[in-house]
Amino acid sequence: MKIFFARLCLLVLIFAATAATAEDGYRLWLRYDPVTDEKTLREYRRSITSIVAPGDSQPLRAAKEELSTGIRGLLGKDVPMVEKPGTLEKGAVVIGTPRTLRGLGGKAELQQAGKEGFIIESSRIDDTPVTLIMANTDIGVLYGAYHFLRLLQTHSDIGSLKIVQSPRIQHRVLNHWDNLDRTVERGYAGFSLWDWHKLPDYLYPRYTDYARANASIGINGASLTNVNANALVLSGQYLDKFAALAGVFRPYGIRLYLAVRWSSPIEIGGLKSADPLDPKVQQWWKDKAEEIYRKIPDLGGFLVKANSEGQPGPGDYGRSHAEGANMLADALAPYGGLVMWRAFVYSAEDRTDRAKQAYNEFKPLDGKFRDNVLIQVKNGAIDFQPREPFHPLFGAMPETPLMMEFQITKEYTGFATHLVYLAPQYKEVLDADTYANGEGSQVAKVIDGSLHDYSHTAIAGVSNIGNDRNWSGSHFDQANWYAYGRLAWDHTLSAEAIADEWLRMTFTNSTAFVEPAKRMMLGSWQAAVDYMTPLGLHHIMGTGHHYGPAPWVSELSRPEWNPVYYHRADKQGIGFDRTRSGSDAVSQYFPPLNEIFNDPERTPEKFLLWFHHLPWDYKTDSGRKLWDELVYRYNQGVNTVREMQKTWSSLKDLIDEQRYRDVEAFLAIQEKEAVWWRDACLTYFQTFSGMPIPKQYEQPAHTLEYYKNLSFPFAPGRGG
Ligand code: GCW
Repeated sequence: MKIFFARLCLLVLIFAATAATAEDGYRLWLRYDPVTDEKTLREYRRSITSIVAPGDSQPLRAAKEELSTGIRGLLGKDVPMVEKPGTLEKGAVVIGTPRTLRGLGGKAELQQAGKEGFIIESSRIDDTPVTLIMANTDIGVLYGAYHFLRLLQTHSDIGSLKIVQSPRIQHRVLNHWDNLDRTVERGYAGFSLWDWHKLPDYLYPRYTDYARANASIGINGASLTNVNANALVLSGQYLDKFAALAGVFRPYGIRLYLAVRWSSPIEIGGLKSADPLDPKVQQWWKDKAEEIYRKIPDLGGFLVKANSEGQPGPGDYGRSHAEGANMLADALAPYGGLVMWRAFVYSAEDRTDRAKQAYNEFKPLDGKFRDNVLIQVKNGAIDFQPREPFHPLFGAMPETPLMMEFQITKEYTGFATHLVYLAPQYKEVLDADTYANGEGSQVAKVIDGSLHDYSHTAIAGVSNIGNDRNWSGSHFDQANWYAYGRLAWDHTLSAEAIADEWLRMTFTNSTAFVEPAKRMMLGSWQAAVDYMTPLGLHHIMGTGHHYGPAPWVSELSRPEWNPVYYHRADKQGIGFDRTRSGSDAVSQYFPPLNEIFNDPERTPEKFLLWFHHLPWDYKTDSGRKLWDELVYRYNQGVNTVREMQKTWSSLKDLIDEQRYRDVEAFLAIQEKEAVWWRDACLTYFQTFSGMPIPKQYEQPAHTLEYYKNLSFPFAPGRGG
């Protein structure tokens, strides 16, 4: 009996120990494990001896808690928290605003920090060396605290800091596509985080961790439910639930937005119409806004998908998007609320090239929107494809604030199991020159308002977060959430710098790990483009779920739902002719891009088949014929994944077993699916090209029929 008991104790102990060190990804990039480098640790212990943090607002309390948890973890010791500034000790980390730090002097640099920015300075107060984290607002202090922790987590030198930062975009929002039944449209990380049934009474601690993670990267807004919206969102019952969550997020500077359904006045208001020009409808929205702001006084505003993919909208009453958006804007204006109105529209009846429709619909409305309306434009005129040229609306609406909508969840880039780091994709688009005001008119300058002097600026990212223990469905997908937030804060950061800091914070500071892992991340997006949709191909994924290749699909009711609509392969060649003699989408771009894209010889090869239908023997930059280039690219994609696998196995001993194994297993899935993509697409396109896959390449293992017959009725991400 005794022996049994002793054994049991031992087992319990072992279990507890493993659980304590579980590397299941829950901690994201906020791990705060002890600094492993001796010299850095000694230095940090010398430079950080106490935290001096007067003031007691919610954000300041959050900053204090985060700093003391972080410093305790990183330095392996507690440092005293001083709430009242008295005599300062050497090594104090002093945090606050000019108001809370009265007597410690203001700083001229604060002017550059604005409402949300901060300064971090190695400074002297009364001759005592301290680190000063100061901001104009309490939220700014919180952001400064997170940045300081990031410096420690990445083992940066903190001896002579002089940092001034402020976000370049005002509203940095996450869009969740979560349904009220907790399924997530295009979600690959389990079910929704938001447990509506238990709200507003039970608040999971995880809600706070979500807010911490967002605040640590500067995200300051979130809409929590699907843009394919449910009218119940605006019911009194659900507003109470939203209000409870808003209360959790508020200390972290995160404001809620509500994804509203256009026809709510009918569905929950008992009205007969949702016509924006109907006074009863207008009154309904005004009353609703009053009710909402009573419950959530700092609501950011509404997010709206209208007259898009079957959603109701003002068009149902013959009204324009401007008339619709303005009606909502008027209801929100008294409370300072914004309307984020999506431009993702294309019509079932309109035979115009789908890529042209949003521009055609919205461009004429430039200047017709109220001041508190922003138009939310997707990354890509089609739909978040692995690679798209930037949306031609950017630059084309100088009188209307345009915001960018990136997709963080990987609907079209391999779901959760493919390692695809999206920062290079975001950067390619942000850095693209629209030429709207001549050279140097980058998309980023449109979004941050500097090109057209917008009064509101915003950016949205479609979240990849669910209730999986690791939040994002895979360890590396956390990097996409992280990168989105960092770029929303500062779009001039490089994809490489972001990967570097993320890897250090999430895994280890060992360069032997960081360098190869970073290279793997940086090449991963191009690999996915290559094994899925090289040379400008797009939208050839499986029907509905978008899982895997299905370029052969041609029988769906709406033409633009069929992959054949996009690749247009025939005996002559492949690609979508969007030149002046084709759909003329090129003319939506400013000169010289309209000319460049009109000419296959000048079109960047990455967009070749986006803009041109070219013969199979068209000579590409490499000298290879188009067909051979396609074969080459598909194989390149597969090869890169295999390289990634090799790199990853070489890193085995440098990180924990658990995450190593998880990533290894997912890479194996990615390799298998990259091969599937390559072979299915080439086998299919070959029926048109009639050309062989050169012998030096692996030959497809199956017939076209085999690939066509694969079916995945329960592939994730379809939503409710
Ligand atoms: O990318 C497509 C998705 C839909 C999504 C839509 C949109 C929320 O396949 O699931 O619906 O775009 O962005 O509105």
